[in-house]
Amino acid sequence: MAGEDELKLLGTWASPWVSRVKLALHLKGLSYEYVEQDLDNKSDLLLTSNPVHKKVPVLIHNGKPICESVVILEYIDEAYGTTGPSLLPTDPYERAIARFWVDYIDQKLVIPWKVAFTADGEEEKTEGIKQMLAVVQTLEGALKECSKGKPFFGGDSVGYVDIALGGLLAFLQGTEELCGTKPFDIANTPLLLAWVERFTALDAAKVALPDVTKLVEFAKTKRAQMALSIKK
Ligand SMILES: N[C@@H](CCC(=O)N[C@@H](CS)C(=O)NCC(=O)O)C(=O)O
Repeated sequence: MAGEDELKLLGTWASPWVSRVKLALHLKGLSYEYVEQDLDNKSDLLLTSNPVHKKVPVLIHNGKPICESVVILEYIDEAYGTTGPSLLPTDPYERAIARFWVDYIDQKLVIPWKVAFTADGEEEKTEGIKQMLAVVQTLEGALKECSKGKPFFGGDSVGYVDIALGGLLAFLQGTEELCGTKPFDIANTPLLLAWVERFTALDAAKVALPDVTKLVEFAKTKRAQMALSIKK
């Protein structure tokens, strides 16, 4: 597929969903053009490429747009099956399990995180944190089950679940400062804690993930702007 192939990624630097796609492209060793988008002033290219959701990431492969981070990850794996490592397992049952956990991350982890981040009152915040920590605890079990004692959810190498969770990592690392609690700790999630160390040491992570300090400042500013616009 190399040669005449053209890959363009529409994204914003702080988006965890965009980070997922960057991670996959880097892990596969694919070169691409990255086009930063202004979400307050969406480009015609973004609006015509993702007319339904009008969101990033969008991967444009030889002029054809693909939307939604997990759809893009699977597309990359299928379209570039022979390039770089496989992201999804080859065994159908293990593929199903990997898809289950990615869906779990998107359905269950993100919502309580947002509640803890944006909550007005202490009660709502405490509930968001409680739910987020319960989900992280379940993911600790998922890592044990999927990795079978190896370094990653994908086993010896980074796979679909690693990328899906890894894309969120800069936000998760900023959680203590943004939400007042650590999602990972040695007592409750020793496997995930070690996984974070390994994941952030990867070259792909160094290139694809935003700087945590910069992200925390950005998120705090966004939160303050949101609070102001609600009060108006
Ligand atoms: N489920 C989507 C989420 C994408 C998403 O929420 N993108 C945000 C940036 S972090 C966006 O483009 N927001 C623009 C908007 O809501 O108008 C995915 O996984 O790709």
